[in-house]
Amino acid sequence: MSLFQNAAFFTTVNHLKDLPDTRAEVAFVGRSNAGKSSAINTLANRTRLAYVSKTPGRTQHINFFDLGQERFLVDLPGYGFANVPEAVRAHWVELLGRYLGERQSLIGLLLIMDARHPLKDLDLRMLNYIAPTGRPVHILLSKADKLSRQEQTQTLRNVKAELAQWSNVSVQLFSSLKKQGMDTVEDIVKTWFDAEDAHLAALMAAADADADDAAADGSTSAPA
Ligand SMILES: Nc1nc2c(ncn2[C@@H]2O[C@H](COP(=O)(O)OP(=O)(O)O)[C@@H](O)[C@H]2O)c(=O)[nH]1
Ligand SMILES: [Mg+2]
Repeated sequence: MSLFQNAAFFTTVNHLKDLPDTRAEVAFVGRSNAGKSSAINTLANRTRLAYVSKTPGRTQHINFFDLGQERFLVDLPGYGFANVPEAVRAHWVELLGRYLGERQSLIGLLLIMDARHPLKDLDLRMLNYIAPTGRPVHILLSKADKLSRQEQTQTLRNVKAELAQWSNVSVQLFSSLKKQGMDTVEDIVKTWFDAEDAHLAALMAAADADADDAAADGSTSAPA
């Protein structure tokens, strides 16, 4: 069954202290209007799961979607829209920055960029901020249907060349309208979640082994 098939709205958060406890989550980031909400809806095969707005910058909250198995998708506030009051802008800069910097259960990011305008200033700032943390970033060049086949190939090649400096950043073409590239996104996100499961299982096994050792020598285990 598809990873995203049973995605259900979980909660909306406007303050970091309200973030839910999750085991593992993958977040969507990108400029406002890049096609983030459309991508979530398309991947989940739903029409209005994430609100698709024609008004840039309407979604300034963090929205959580439950995938089951304690896995979540997170729709982060879009960046780069004009005409917002300074207080609102300051609030989401802080919210976004701290979420990305501090969120333990964040295992990977999907960065959505309009294929016609990739790697804008704010996208590069996002990459420069997140790539050095070692977290995987997968870029969707969205609205690919707006480009000819030839333009798609050329854009993908150019963006790949720009990203060659980062080993944890990958990129693909994507279109919500044409449902182009869905399988690739799903394969990659599933790899991230499965790797996290394996990582947690290994930690649990190590903790169990420690406990067994402690029981065997009759000592109480002291924290390392
Ligand atoms: N042609 C085309 N338009 C799209 C696609 N994805 C999104 N859009 C349009 O781009 C606009 C912004 O999309 P939205 O998903 O709300 O962007 P968000 O602000 O990043 O969440 C809307 O008018 C969408 O209909 C796509 O794959 N192809
Ligand atoms: Mg949106």
